[in-house]
Amino acid sequence: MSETNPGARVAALVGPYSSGKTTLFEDILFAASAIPRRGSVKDGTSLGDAAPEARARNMTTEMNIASFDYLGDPWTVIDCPGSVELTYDAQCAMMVSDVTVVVCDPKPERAVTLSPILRFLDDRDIPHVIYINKMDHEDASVRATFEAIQGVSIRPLLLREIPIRDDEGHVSGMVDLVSERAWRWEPHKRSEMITLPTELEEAEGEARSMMLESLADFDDDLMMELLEDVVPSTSEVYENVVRDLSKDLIVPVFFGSAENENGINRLMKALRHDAPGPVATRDRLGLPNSGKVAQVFRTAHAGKAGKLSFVRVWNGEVGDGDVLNGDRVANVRRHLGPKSDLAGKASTGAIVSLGRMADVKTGDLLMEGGKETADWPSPPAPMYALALHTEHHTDEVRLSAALARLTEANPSIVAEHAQETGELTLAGQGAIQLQLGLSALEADSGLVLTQTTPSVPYRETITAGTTQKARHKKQSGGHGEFADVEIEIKPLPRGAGFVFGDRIVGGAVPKQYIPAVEKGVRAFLAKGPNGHPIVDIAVTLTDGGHHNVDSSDMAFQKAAVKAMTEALPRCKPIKLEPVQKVRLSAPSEFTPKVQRIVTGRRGQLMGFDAKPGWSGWDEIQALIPQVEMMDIVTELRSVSLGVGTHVSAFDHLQKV
Ligand SMILES: Nc1nc2c(ncn2[C@@H]2O[C@H](COP(=O)(O)OP(=O)(O)OP(=O)(O)O)[C@@H](O)[C@H]2O)c(=O)[nH]1
Ligand SMILES: [Mg+2]
Repeated sequence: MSETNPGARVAALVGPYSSGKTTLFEDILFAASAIPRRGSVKDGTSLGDAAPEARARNMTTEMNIASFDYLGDPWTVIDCPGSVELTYDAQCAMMVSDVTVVVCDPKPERAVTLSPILRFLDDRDIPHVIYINKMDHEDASVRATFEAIQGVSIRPLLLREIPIRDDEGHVSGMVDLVSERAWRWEPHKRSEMITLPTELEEAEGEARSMMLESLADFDDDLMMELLEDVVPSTSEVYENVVRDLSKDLIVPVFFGSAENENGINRLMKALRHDAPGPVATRDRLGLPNSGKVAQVFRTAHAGKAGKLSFVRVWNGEVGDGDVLNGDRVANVRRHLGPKSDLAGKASTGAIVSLGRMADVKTGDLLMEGGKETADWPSPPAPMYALALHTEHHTDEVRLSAALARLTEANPSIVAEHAQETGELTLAGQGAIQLQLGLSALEADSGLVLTQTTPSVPYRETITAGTTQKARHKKQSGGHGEFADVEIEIKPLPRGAGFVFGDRIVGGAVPKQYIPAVEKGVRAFLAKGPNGHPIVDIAVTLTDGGHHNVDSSDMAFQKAAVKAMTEALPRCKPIKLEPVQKVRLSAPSEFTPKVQRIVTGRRGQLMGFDAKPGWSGWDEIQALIPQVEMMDIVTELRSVSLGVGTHVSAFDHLQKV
């Protein structure tokens, strides 16, 4: 543990889908001797992604968390899912990290896929570095990728190393620009230090000057030295990097090949040297610094083991028997991927899970004295939904308990009983997330669930008015039933709803029965000729008749229903569909394609603007029928390298 950084440190691995995070995670664990053998994601032998769903889908479906020692320092690395549908997991991990490693492909055209992550990190001043992976690819270019990423990063990037290429142009090593040392790579071998190739000297000098100039932007002394042509000492350069990284002023850039285990120790040593520790991070986050303080960043439900709350300890020592936020701490566990050990206690900086903390949820700050709140990102708004159905009605109780656990573990999934359609809906970020949710629900509840596209809450209305008389009369045994009504029906403008009135004079319909007429009309309007509620309609009771003995509320309700039933066909009913007001966001280069999606879905473009605070992004406003919104996110992602998003809300009803 370094003296300037007491306490275990945490690095989150984030980045676009399939950029090699879990492979890098495996490499790091192997380099730290935390695992005896290096497994691979491809063969299904990696420590990470051990969950059956992850193996089956060949992707990370939940955070992989491993605590270990690297060169004598305690570390926890959190490998996050890259899927855009599981971003919230990555956000929660970044929140508790001292440093985040953004892993990406060496493809300039894909740099834009980093912008949501970089935006999140920059908005919150979270120290981060970039690791350009897959440098074993033929056409991998550090320079072009670096420049493209700079285009989407608010913070200036700092190229920390440059590649050495062999005769065929493949990257075969690197030069560290601070120490000016060169290393030769070989797949799955320790890098060998070599002398700086003479033909690289010039390029190295230029790259180093660029790095120093970037650092000098934040340090006047260094700036003076550069202006006076004084070569700054290596230690001074290191100090600058450490300081600027911890303040998120600069973003150091490394590269390597996780597949070949190249550039792994370089990255880890840089993190070890440069990354801030838990005390600095706690202060950056403005969290309390006395007593026991921990924070939940992940909640899981692990079958028999019950609820697990993964926490980072921000202050003091947290151990079995402590009472935090009213819950007694038990089963403090330290994790290495799917394995875990009882640890009993955990000190500042550590990441552990706590068992069965009934009343705490992701984002909560845990303290002895009760509850304090901390800033925590809200889950992204749902963009995709499905309706869930159980085999039997009686299964719903069991399902609702499982749903509560699912949404507790996945705050970006929302389960709702849609009032209008009566359906149980599951809404989230996309089809993959919800399929994962569905599998978890089935495993948890033991129920077989079926899914459908959620129903659209259509409406009906009328386009013509009329008047109608109706009599309800029945003579049975004792009391008869009698009610006579005359109603006037008129269409109302969109959004007006239902208006009921009466123009009864002389007690033709006694006052006490008028509400029964309204009740009958309302009952009828709940389900129009096409099965949907009728809206934007005025019904006025204009006349009627009654019988002293046989009239009743029920009789007037029935008469009202009869009048409505007979009148409605003459009112020329039509079907109405809900239209959503939608804001779609995507990098500007994709704006024309996004606009085509809107028009292709019967949408009306209302205009577009630069997305506030997102350089290079547009926000497109549109009105789109709700039925067309069901799977729009899939198409939106397919034209925007996966990063397009939308938010929508009901706007109005329109004729189908
Ligand atoms: N050529 C090459 N392939 C790599 C490298 N690193 C990872 N891969 C491959 O890329 C694929 C995805 O690797 P993962 O490590 O699962 O990527 P990930 O970023 O964890 O993916 P998600 O968690 O699903 O976002 C696998 O087939 C890896 O073998 C690399 O350095 N070079
Ligand atoms: Mg992964």
